[in-house]
Amino acid sequence: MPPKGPMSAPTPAPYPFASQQLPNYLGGEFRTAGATFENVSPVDGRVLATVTEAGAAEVGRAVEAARAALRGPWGRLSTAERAALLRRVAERIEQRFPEFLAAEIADTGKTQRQAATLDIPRGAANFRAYADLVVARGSECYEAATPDGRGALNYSVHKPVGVVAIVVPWNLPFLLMTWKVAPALACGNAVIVKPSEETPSTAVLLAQVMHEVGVPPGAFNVVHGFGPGSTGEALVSHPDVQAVAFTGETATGAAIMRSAAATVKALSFELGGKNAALIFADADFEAALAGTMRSVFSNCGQVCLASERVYVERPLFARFVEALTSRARALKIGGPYEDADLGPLISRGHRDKVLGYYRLAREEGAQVHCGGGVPAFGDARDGGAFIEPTVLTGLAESARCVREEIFGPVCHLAPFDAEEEAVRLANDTRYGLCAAVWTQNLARAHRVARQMAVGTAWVNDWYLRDLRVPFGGVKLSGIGSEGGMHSLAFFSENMNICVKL
Ligand code: NAD
Ligand code: 6OD
Repeated sequence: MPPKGPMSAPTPAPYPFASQQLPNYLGGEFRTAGATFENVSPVDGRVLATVTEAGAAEVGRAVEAARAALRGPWGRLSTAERAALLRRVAERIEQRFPEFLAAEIADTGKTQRQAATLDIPRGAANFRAYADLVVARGSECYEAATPDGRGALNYSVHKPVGVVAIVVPWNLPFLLMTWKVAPALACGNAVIVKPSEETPSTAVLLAQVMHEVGVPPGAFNVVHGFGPGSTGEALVSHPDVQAVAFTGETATGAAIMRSAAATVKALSFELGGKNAALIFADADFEAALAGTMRSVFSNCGQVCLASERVYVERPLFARFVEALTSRARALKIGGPYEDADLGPLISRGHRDKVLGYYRLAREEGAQVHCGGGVPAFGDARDGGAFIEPTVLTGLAESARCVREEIFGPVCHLAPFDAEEEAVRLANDTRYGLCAAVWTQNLARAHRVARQMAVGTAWVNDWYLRDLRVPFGGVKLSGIGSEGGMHSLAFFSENMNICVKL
C-alpha cells in the first residue's frame, strides 16, 4: 500500500476500450476475428469490453510472425538499436500514462494511488532498465594454452533464444508483463505475450505503443485467452516456441512444464508464495507495524510477496496483534478513485476462494480479530468483488490456512520465543519466495536473513526493489532467477567461439 500523500500522477483518462472489442496483435496487425469473452469490472461487475480469444490458429499465426521477425528487420537490429527502441517504448508509455493508468485500474479495480506510483511507472522503468543493462553487458573471453604453444582464444557471443512465450497473471499485470517483455526484446527475441484473461487491456496499449515507435512487425505479439485447453496451453506447447517465461500459480507452472516438456523448452518460473514476516522484540515497532500493514494488505493482499504468516516475538505479540488489528479495521475499502486503501479482489470467483479460506480459518479454530466477510455499500459496488481485511491468530502450524497461499488481504499471526524457532517456523513451508525480517540488531539481521530459505529476504522493509538484483523463488516458488543480468542470461543463448591462433 503506497503511503497516502499528494498525487503527483496525472488523472486517468476514460477507460480506453469502453464497449469495444480488444484485439489480438499478430505480426504487426490488430485482429478481432474469432470468439470473444467479457472483460468484467471487479468494482461493480459491469462488462467493460469484450476480448478476442486467440485460438490455436491465431497462436500459430503469432508464432509464424515471430519467426519471420527473427529472420527479418528485427533480427538484423544491433543491440544499440534495440536498446534505443526500448527507450522510445518507455517514453511513449509515459506520454500515454493516463490511458495506461485508466486501463490498469479498470481491469483490476486497484487504487489509483498504487497504479500511479507503482504499476505504470514500473512498466516504463522496466524498459529503461533493460535498455541500459543490455548495452552494458560484456562477454567472456579466455586465452587457452595449446600443445603447439601458439594458444587459442575463446570468446562468448550472446544470441536470442528465438520465439519466447510470456504468460502472466492479473495481480500486477503491466508491471509483471513488462518485467519479462523488456529483457526478452532487449536480447533480440521475438515475443508472444498472453496476458491474464482477467486483465487484457494494458497488453493492447503496449501493442499500440510498440506499433507507434516502430518495433518491427512480429517482434512483439499479444494473444488473449484462457489457460488450459485455450490460448495459454496452445502457446506453451507450440513446437516453435523455444522458451517460456511464466508468472503465476505453482499448479499452473507444473501444467506448463508438462506442456513444454515434449519440445524441451527453456523455462523461467515466478510462482506462488506463503511468505513469513519475522518481528523481533528489538524491532522498531512503528516501522515493523507500518511495513507489515503494507506487506499484508497492499493490492488487497494479491501480491505473491505478501506476508501471509507473521511471527512476532512473544513480549511484543499481544501489542502487535492489537495494533495491526486496529489499523486493519481503519483501512478504507472502496473504488479506485475514492482515495481508498483497499480496492476489490480481481473477481467474484477469486473472492469465493478467499472467503472459503475465511470460513476454513474459523473451522480450523482461528480467532478472527477483524474482517472475515464482505463489506456492504448499498450501491453499485455491492456488485463488485470487495472483501474485508482480516487478521487471524490461534491456528496450528499444520492448519491449511497457514500452509496454503490465500492471495487475499489476510494474515495469521503467531508468537515465537527464540531466534532458532522463528527461523524454523518461517522455513517450514513448501514455498520459498521471500521473507521480511524486522530487527534493530545488526548481527541478528544478517544471521536470520541468510538462513531464510527464500529468493529474497528484506530486512526492515518489504518489496524494496532494485531491478538489477536476482529475483526469484526457491522450492515451489519458482525456477531460476530473473532481474538484471539474470534475465538477460535466461533470454539469451550463450555461444562460445574458439579460435586457434
Ligand atoms: P494463474 O497461474 O492462474 O494464471 C497465470 C497465467 O497463466 C494466466 O495468463 C493464465 O491464463 C495462464 N494459464 C493458466 N493455466 C495455463 C496453462 N495450463 N497453460 C498455459 N497458461 C496457463 O495465476 P493468477 O491467478 O493469474 O495469479 C496469481 C498467482 O500468481 C498467485 O499464485 C501468485 O503468487 C502468483 N504470482 C507469482 C509472482 C512471483 O513473482 N513469484 C508474481 C505474481 C503472481
Ligand atoms: O517487482 C518485480 O519485479 C516482481 N516480479 C514482483 C512480483 C510481485 C508479485 O506479485
